[in-house]
Amino acid sequence: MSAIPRSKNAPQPMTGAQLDQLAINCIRTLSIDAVQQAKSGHPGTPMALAPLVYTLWNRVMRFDPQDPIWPNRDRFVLSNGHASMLLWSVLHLTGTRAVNADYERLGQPAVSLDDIRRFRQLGSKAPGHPEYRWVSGVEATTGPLGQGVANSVGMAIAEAWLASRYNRPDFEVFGYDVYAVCGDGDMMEGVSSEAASLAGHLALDNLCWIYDNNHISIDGNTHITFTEDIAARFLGYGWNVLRVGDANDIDRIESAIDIFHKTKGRPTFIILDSHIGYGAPHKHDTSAAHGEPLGEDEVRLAKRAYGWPEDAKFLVPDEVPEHFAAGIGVRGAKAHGRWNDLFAAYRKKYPELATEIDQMQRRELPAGWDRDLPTFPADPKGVAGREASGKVLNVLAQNIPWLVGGSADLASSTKVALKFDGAGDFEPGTPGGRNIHYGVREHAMAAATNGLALSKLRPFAATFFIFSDYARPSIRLAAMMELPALFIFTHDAMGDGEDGPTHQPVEQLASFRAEPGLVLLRPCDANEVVEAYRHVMQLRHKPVLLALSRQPLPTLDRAKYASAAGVARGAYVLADPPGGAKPDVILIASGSEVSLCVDAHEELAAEGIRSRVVSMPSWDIFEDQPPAYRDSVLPPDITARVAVEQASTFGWERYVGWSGRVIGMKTFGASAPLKELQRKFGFEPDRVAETVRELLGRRKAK
Ligand SMILES: Cc1ncc(C[n+]2csc(CCOP(=O)(O)OP(=O)(O)O)c2C)c(N)n1
Ligand SMILES: [Mg+2]
Repeated sequence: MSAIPRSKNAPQPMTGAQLDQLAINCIRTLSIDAVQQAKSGHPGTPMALAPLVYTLWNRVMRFDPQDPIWPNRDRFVLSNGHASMLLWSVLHLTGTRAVNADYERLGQPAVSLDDIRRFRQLGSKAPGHPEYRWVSGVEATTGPLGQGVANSVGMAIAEAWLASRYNRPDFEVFGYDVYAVCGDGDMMEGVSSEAASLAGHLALDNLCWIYDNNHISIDGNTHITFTEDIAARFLGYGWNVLRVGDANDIDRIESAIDIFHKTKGRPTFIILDSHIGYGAPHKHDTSAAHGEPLGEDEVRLAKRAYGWPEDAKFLVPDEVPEHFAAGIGVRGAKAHGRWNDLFAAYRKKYPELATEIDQMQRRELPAGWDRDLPTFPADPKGVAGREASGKVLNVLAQNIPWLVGGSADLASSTKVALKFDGAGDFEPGTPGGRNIHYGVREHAMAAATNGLALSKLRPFAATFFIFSDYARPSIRLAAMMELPALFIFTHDAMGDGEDGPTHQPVEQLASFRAEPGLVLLRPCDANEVVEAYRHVMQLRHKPVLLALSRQPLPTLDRAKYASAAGVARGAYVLADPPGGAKPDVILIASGSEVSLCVDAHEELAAEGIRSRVVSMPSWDIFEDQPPAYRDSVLPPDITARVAVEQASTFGWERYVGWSGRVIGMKTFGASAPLKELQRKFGFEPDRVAETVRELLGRRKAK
């Protein structure tokens, strides 16, 4: 394995094989040095997988380091994100350029050697785990094991969809592959099973996972935890399963990837046998190589084993970047150049399609994206939130061709099916379909949704609000990655009464409200649903959670009460006492509880109690408003306040204060018809009115 770095003036040029080895050892030693310097990190896996990453990047991938967001590039996802030094090394050695949040290409490197020297330090472009949007060239934020591979399924769906919609005879505008590297942890996490099952069903032959079969995780050898026949498992999913018995054999790795390229009709799973900590004599094949620095002595011994100067630190021999430039650099530039020519001709021939691709890349909406959005007439019987949502979504999807999505086997209940002519289903053989059937796989659905958004589609995903718990880790990552993904959750409270406490969300609203960057809206009637969509579709860098009712909600008379356009401010005054009189009390509610506050408001008015009703579909949007607006909705001097929400009371003190009242849930609910539940748990106008009287110390008028 030795390859001695050569100075520029040495007489003998290196052979190709020596250059390969030099580049591989450079990835290894950069990783080792960075972890040692940071006094934290994961050296062992980069030492083992350097040959794989080298092969993929320098021999296989169509990726242009000068433009890491070129739309037709191959995607590389490092699902075992703890091995981030692999990515930082290869981004540095390939000279990958930085891009900013507006998708402008910048001059500076995505990851400099100085960043690597400052691995895991504040501000470094070489953080602990891969972070999308922070470091150019990172395709997905990874770290929570299993997420990256599940994202890659969404990316593969996206590629198939893009190719189907945009490619034309002689114009293969989209035709890229998606590679995900993963380890034992990824394979043990349930989300990878859901995602692999889905990918096999969908026959995604543009998808290749490479599994680092090193038999080691943190607690030691995996014979204590993970002894299944993983090849049989993936064969069972319908994947093409290959094995490379030696992670150092780059020719075999390349041949396996070649087989992937030739395999049609199924994804490929490559089992790569490797040795964690390869080259470190005392740590090789042990969990000690996983997550701590090797130690100065072991670092020297490993470098000696690689034939590397033992005292050199962060050494990058000139030949290494040159070798990458001659490999991925030349191949990527050529592929990208050919694509640019192709796309210029495509733009002439298919200008509308080219414009769509441009807009999608910049996360813009097409002209007329909100035309024909419905307005719902006042109606005391009303419309269910999910019903209104389905109508709006079907209009939007006709206006925005790249709005795609689906549900976890609940399309008919969540009403997200796209039913217009030509919408179609995304299935093997019909990759242009707009409806994705995720099956009962909420976690993979959410992770794949992130993969679709990372591919610049505008995705939605739906299930019952209670099952958001099964999707939560991916929603959190959507927020972290600032992806405009739309999570549509119906049955947002006790509306499905008889299903009982297992199906009645309680703490979900409070917990998602606590998530930074996630925009949560719980609209109170059909027109608020319309306004919620109108607002959130314009957000380019934020995921959205819509909590929608199962049951019909009265459509408020907007001639009598304020316009639903107030949704865009998060909360607004819906009803006030007549004649501009100052309210005695403020009632605040979201979703299904708003109309019962309106009823209570009318009841109280008849008794001479002046109340204001504030519809508050979104805390986060409201809190982004200027203080003057917030004070106009919730005047600080009106301290008698009641909040009503069919959910945990947690957090409402911030709006009602300690002297206010919250009508909410303290238990998990119960199984009974909705009306009975509303009575039992106090979600009735009379109870709201009674609480107000108590608060104001008034007696009920006879
Ligand atoms: C969801 C999740 N659980 C736990 C962890 C903590 N963790 C990081 S790496 C790791 C061990 C993973 O083993 P493996 O994937 O085999 O990695 P290797 O040591 O072989 O690189 C664990 C438990 C995590 N990152 N994500
Ligand atoms: Mg392992």
